[in-house]
Amino acid sequence: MINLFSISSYIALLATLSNIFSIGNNTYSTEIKSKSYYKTYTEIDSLSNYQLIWSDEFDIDGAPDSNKWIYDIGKGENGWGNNEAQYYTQDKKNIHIEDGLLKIIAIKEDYKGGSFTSSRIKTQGKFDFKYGIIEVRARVPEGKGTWPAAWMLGSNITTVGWPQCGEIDIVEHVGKELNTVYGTLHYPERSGGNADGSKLIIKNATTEFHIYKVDWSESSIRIYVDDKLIHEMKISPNIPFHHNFFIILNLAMGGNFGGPIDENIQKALYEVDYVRVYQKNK
Ligand SMILES: [Ca+2]
Repeated sequence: MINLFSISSYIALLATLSNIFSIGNNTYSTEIKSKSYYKTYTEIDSLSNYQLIWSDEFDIDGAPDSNKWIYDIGKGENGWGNNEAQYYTQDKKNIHIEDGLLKIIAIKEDYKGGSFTSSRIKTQGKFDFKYGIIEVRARVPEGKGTWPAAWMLGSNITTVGWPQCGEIDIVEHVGKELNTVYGTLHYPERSGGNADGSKLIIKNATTEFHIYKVDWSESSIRIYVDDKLIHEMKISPNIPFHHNFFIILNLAMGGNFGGPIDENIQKALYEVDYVRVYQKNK
């Protein structure tokens, strides 16, 4: 016969030892340094309950689809606010689709105040959504100073500004921490060094493709790497994740997070296989 008292005592003991805790009906076990949550995507929801509402498979060679993406061009005020080193262009040498992949290429060259050129595209004004699952299959570049990302901003950034609009970082990788991938949420009071997120060390972020995923509902945001949950946040009504967000893909160099750039880097290649957005069947 199961002794409930013993089980709860055992769980309390385990919680002390390995930081197991519960959110709702789900029990999470975290390794304190990496904050990895050992819970798989399949335990939560099946994609069979969802339908694909938007995607880019990057399967037509050439420039990104202008029906889906626009460019951020330039150096950005103060390097997009992060002291970044690159100047973003829409040149083919910095961004194009080839072999079914979006390729964003940072190139070391002095150009209009930048010490690299690179590229940044976004769906702002073309596509945004509220709640759903977004998957990005990508391979990040290696090299100290590289800072690729797949992320989202609240479409109301044009009226309320940042961080009031909210920011969901699906994946970020900085070359100075090889194979450490970050999933992060930014919002008022959690916008800078105290952002709300987790990181996971994986074996081969720079040599293999991985699926970086966010499962965003009216009650929570969960960030996954290859179906492993790495971060979860309950989103109360007063946290700004209850409006439409648009998608951004970019490769930055240096900056506050990217750090010093290895002077031997001449080029860095960030590849994205697809971006897919699903919403629950109504
Ligand atoms: Ca593809």
